[in-house]
Amino acid sequence: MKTALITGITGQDGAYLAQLLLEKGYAVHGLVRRSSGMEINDARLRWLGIADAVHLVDGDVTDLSSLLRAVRTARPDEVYNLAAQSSVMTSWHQPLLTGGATALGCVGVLEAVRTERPEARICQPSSSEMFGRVRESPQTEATPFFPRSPYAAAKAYAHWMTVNYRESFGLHASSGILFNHESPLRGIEFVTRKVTDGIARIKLGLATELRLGNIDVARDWGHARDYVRAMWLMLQQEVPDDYVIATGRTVTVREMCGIAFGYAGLDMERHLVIDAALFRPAEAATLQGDASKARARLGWAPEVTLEAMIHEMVEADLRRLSGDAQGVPVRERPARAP
Ligand code: NDP
Ligand code: GDR
Repeated sequence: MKTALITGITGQDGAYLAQLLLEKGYAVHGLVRRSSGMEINDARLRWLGIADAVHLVDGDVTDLSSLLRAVRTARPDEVYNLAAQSSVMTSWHQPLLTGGATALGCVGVLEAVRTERPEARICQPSSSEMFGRVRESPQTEATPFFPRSPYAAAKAYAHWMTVNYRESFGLHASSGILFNHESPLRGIEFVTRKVTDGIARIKLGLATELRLGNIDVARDWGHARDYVRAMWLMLQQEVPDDYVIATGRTVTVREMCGIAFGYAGLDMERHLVIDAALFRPAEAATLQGDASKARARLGWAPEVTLEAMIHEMVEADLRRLSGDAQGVPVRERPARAP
């Protein structure tokens, strides 16, 4: 039986990855950080029915001692460093925290593995946001980075440190340059989930409008389940490497909204409000990934279409807001809607 350690196990990807690894027979350990609430934020794990099947170890990626202890306790064959301050908008408001968790947290994980378990394989989730002001389209592993937010700059640092530890210390460390991926378990502050939650509210008579920022930006959206499968495949290769993981299909936020409104049978023009306060200081205008390398080397291809994913998300939000116990378990509203 193989053992995996997942930082960020309580997030969207952490939950789906834990489920995938449990299905494959892994023992799964997850790092969880303390909050003042008594309960661990394991709602996503509970929703997937796996909360009791994973071993949780307390720690924080900004605290090296806790990472060393987690690696010593779990003795993992594979480490997936999914923990991060992952919101681009929040990163302008909390740049130091973002640098601490998203950039230096990665180095902590690399150091813990290097000193305690150098034979373990590591997956670092890098981000398409690193391409920022894109230098070419579509983006490949060879496309230069131009990060345009504190989050993207932090991810670029973590990306190069992962490469650096692979080259300097021979660690089996791979990085997935992941384009946006979503699901019913997506945090409500991200645009797809904000849209599907907002549409479900309008449909049920709980709201009349949906406020968004810049809807002319375009993203390459896939389903989180497909992306965690790619992370696992990366660590099954003899040689560590970096891979772009993307669908290759790019649509604007406006078009994505059209799919969701259309599915719910609502008139988008009646309900959608553009709010200048939600525009970002800087944007990656259009991102489109070329995952040819992952297709060729990993045999990976996305299985879920954008339409199927958005429909699944609208359905899940309708169920949740209708009081169905099986509805998606994330909090009602972010404190401030990015
Ligand atoms: P989420 O925001 O859903 O999850 C982030 C996780 O990190 C949560 O479990 C959170 O814990 C944990 N975390 C945050 N800070 C710390 C800390 N200091 N110490 C320990 N744990 C911490 O992100 P996703 O699941 O969407 O993404 C997973 C990873 O992939 C992230 O690194 C993200 O940046 C990256 N990525 C994601 C993409 C996407 O489209 N989803 C695309 C490209 C990269 P808690 O529950 O306590 O908040
Ligand atoms: P992103 O995801 O910043 O790409 O980061 P998000 O869903 O937040 O934004 C996507 C695009 O939608 C535009 N947008 C809005 N976004 C939000 N959140 N709220 C709005 O009201 C709104 N209106 C328009 C944004 O401007 C942006 O262009 C996600 C995270 O998961 C990162 O961790 C990850 O690295 C990248 O995806 C790839």
